[in-house]
Amino acid sequence: MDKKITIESIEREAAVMRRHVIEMGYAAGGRGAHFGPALSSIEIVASLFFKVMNHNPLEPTMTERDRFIQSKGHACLSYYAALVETGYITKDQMYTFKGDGSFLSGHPSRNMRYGIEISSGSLGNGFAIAGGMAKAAKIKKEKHKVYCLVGDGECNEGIIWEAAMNGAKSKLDNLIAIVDRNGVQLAGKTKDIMDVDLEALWKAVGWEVLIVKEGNDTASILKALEKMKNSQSGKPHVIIANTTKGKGVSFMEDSISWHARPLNKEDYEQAVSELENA
Ligand SMILES: Cc1ncc(C[n+]2csc(CCOP(=O)(O)OP(=O)(O)O)c2C)c(N)n1
Repeated sequence: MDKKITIESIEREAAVMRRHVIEMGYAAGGRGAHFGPALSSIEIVASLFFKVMNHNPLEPTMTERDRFIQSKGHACLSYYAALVETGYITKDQMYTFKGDGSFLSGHPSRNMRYGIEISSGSLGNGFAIAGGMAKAAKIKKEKHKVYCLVGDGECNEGIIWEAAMNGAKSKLDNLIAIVDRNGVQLAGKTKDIMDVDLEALWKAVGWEVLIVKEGNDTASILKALEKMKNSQSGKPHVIIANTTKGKGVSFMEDSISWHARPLNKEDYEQAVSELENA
């Protein structure tokens, strides 16, 4: 993408992406959508797609593209919103989200034509696949990076640590994981379900760790991503980004009940009004 893009322009894209999340989720009607998990990850995904990653919507399968893997696949609306704004998906297609026959399903379904690298949604699996892709790139001596978005609740999955250990053993310094630490899972607060020291765990399995105190601040997350992209540590990298679940819509923020559900007309109108006046 255009490397002259500024923090302010990414913030503007992030605002548009938040609106797309609400539009797509509302279009899904009674089928509902994962609003909170998508809204917490907007600045991370926007920074990747608008600045950090080398990719081209006109050539979605080019070998040298950086890969984006959304392991927390239930948050697909932030991914789809980025694909709309970068030109992989049209606005008309966007409104088919979760519709019968649509390729925009409730969890990403591999579709290289539209920039969807893998099917994901079974927590942990995407991260393991990202590790395999990074290892394949090493074997083939390809220079691209693999960026993988993981949830903090998702870090409770055993497969995460199996793949993380392998990443360190294989010296996958082309792999950059970003943990969207919003503190809320499907049925409770992450600390109430499994209170673990994520920083210590990632370090223990041999990864380079960076904490971002405010992961919904574009300048902060962008700085961390650029730092890890250029790191010479020789280790795989993880950014643990503190975010707010449901960020940007007051009644969705930090809320367990907005993990996933349908959006009614009244709530839709309030969400749109808040985003328009932000
Ligand atoms: C293997 C597996 N178990 C359970 C689920 C159901 N599930 C979907 S989202 C979710 C919570 C994920 O929490 P977190 O990783 O913190 O992501 P967030 O929603 O906060 O972004 C769960 C348990 C799943 N998708 N896959």
